[in-house]
Amino acid sequence: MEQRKWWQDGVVYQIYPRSFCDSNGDGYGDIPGIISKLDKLQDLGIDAIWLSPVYKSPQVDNGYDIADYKAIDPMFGTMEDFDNLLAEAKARGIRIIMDLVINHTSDQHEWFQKSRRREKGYEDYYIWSDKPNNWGGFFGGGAWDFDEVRGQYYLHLFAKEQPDLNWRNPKIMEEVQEILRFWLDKGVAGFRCDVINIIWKNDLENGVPSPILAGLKHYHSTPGCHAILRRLRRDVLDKYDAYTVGETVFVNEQQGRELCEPHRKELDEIFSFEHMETEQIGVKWFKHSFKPEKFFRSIAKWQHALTWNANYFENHDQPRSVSRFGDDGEYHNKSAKMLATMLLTLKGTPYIYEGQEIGMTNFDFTSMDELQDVESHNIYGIAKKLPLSEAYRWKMIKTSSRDNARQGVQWDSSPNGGFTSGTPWLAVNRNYETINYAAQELDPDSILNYYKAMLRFRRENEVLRRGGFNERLIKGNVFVYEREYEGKKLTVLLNFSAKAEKVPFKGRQAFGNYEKKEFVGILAPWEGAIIEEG
Ligand code: ISL
Repeated sequence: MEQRKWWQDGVVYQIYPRSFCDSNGDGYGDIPGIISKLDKLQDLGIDAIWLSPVYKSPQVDNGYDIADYKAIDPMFGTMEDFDNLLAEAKARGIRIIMDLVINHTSDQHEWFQKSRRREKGYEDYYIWSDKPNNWGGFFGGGAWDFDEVRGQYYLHLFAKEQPDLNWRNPKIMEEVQEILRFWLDKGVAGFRCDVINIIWKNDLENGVPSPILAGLKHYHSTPGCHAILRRLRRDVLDKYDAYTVGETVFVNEQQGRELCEPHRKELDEIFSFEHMETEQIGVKWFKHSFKPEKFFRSIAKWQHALTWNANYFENHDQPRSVSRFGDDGEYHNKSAKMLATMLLTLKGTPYIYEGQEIGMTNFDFTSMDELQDVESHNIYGIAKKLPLSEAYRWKMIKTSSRDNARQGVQWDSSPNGGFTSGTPWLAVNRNYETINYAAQELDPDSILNYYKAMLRFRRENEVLRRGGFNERLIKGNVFVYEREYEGKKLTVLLNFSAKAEKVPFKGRQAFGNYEKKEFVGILAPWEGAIIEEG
């Protein structure tokens, strides 16, 4: 039997460094800031940190535009700080997972600078063409821009400052392998692979015209991408027993399986998106209506689809889960705990996003001037050209903007939530006086203490870590499922509403966000309960 891997029992915590903790008062979170909070993360009970990009970058897309893969951006600190982080984390039993962005680089990367000048050896590092095709970009608008220096167009599926690498050039494979080895030699545990299922372009033909992402079929989950993943794993990753989780956009179950089923020897896990898009009708920005039942069905389907799931309700690209799936008003505490109960009892590796463990909410900005996200500004610009009311445009941004999850972590009730002593790069949410880490540490009934207890319960419970998944009831706002391991069973009951719900299940309560010994068949508002039936 294959040996069990750490990530099959572990829990990962995502840090978005610029928003986590600022140690030097410049308004941006940094690596020494992360180090200063490691004791808290250890106490929370996590096993690994996924670090969003800390590499040298002009920060057009907050670090997802990399100018040097082997250097730390001065905004975050130095390589020495990084090495310290690795050592300090290790001393606390915490692994570090790096973000690997290899679909594109920054236009400031020396490869691009050389390529645009047609320097020998670098001519084909990017995707150049005399004639752009009709593909659309992920941040809205077209996917090609003209470069004056080279006199040709280049492909960029994201911002125009993020040119796509040309994986047909074998040099790119060599360069990336060297980058992987550089970080693995330092001792990182693996990589979260950014938009990994779109890195290989089958061809550059026009796509079927579409208002969003025309051309997707020409580069989505291609055989070329599978071949790259297998190579990276065989040549490098397996030699270090490294872990990979792929951010795989728009995958269906079959595509998901092909990317991460163990025998494929490609990725270990994937982040699928379907459950995060269940409230979208057409384009997500145009309507926000959350139907729990659709969400539950999607989760259940994916629990069955894959041998091992990477479970998440939040990240740096998504609105806050308590505002989106829960209730960030009257039932803030209960609904955040209910969501924690779900996240930590599904089959797979749970991912907690910074601030989720204290129930941080969506932003409270009142105008576009307060937002920074390049995607939000692009989309707002496009929406301005459409016949929509201003109120509608704003609602669209408010419900979808990635800045919802990018406000500074609320550490205490001091100015700016203790995130920075200076001026934060993005305003901290005004609710920091009521929602913050320090207050929740002291309150036995807090969301934070619930996370801690729940993580302990999970760690001590083989059924939750190893068991199979089976849905028992999906109806309206209620989701009931069972986990089973070697004959032992736990049933998880969740109520996604403020209305009490009757359910045909009873038993001894093992854990839950309402204190009780017996569960008698009624779910209270936003209740999450784990029971042994009988
Ligand atoms: O966030 C999105 C919608 O709000 C997605 O379209 C997102 O752009 C997509 O999931 C890819 O995300 C990743 O790559 C981007 C980067 O901006 C994101 O932060 C990253 O998670 C480009 O590198």
